[in-house]
Amino acid sequence: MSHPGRIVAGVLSPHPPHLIYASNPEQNEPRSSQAGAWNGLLDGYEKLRAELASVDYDVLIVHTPHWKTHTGHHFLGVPHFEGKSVDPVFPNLFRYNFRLDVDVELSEAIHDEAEAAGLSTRMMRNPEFRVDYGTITSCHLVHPALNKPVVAISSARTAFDYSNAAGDQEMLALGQATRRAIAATGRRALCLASNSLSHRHFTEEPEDPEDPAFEHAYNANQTAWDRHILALMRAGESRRIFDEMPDYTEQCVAETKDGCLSWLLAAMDFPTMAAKLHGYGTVIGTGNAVVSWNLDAAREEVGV
Ligand code: 2X7
Ligand code: FE2
Repeated sequence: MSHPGRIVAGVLSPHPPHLIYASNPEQNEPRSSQAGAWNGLLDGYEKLRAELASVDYDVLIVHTPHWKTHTGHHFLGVPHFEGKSVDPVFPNLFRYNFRLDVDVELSEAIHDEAEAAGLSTRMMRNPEFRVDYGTITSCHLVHPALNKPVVAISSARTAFDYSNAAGDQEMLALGQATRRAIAATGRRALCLASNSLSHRHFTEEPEDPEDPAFEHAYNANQTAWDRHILALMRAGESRRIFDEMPDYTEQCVAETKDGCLSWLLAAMDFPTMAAKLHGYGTVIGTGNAVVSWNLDAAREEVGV
């Protein structure tokens, strides 16, 4: 392979903590009934993991909506974190004992590239930092062994303070900086955009949160927009997704506002290959899709 430092694959890997809860891993304290409300998404993650079994990578880089930083883009900067991560909205579902290694050299390289591009940035050096549930959930569902280092990038507030378009322009610069840092450090990186798609959600839970009779999309507008974005992904139209992102975010109340998907598309340099949809499903009314762009497989196909 003639591309030593590269993104081997990009993944849209949503993080509803419900999916961890439903899997009953030993790290998570609450136990689920496994009544099956989210099986479509859990199957989607299983298919994704089967695909990634033949992809070699050194590091997972995740952009997460639930590490919210008011000034600029922050990067984990301590080699090892451990502790308990609790979802503030769903503490009944997610109280997860985590241990995470960080690729600090790569994290610093992305930070430096982003700073050189004029973005406001900061390394997070607090060893007691409680890693957010977006990072943990996406990494766990993509790679349950969690035995590879991670780089986590926070969600800055530009889209919230200014406009969706301004937020996406920053994610374009951050994605390009990420791409340059990966090439310069020679890493084979798996990049994860941790966001859900449509994000209107119910504000009450049934007695069993996993009751399939309760789970459905919040409304048809949400689903229609999600379908449109997924069709563009499968058609290889990632540049058009980026162009439509401000409207999608606004009209679909999408979690893309936090920038993860825009960052991923920019980091991958707007691939024209067809993305693979592994699964789509709702969680407490929100739309969630597990999608991969297997860039290494596409390179193999054209022999580069
Ligand atoms: O953070 C989330 C989410 N994005 C979607 C659904 C449910 C809970 O948490
Ligand atoms: Fe979320």
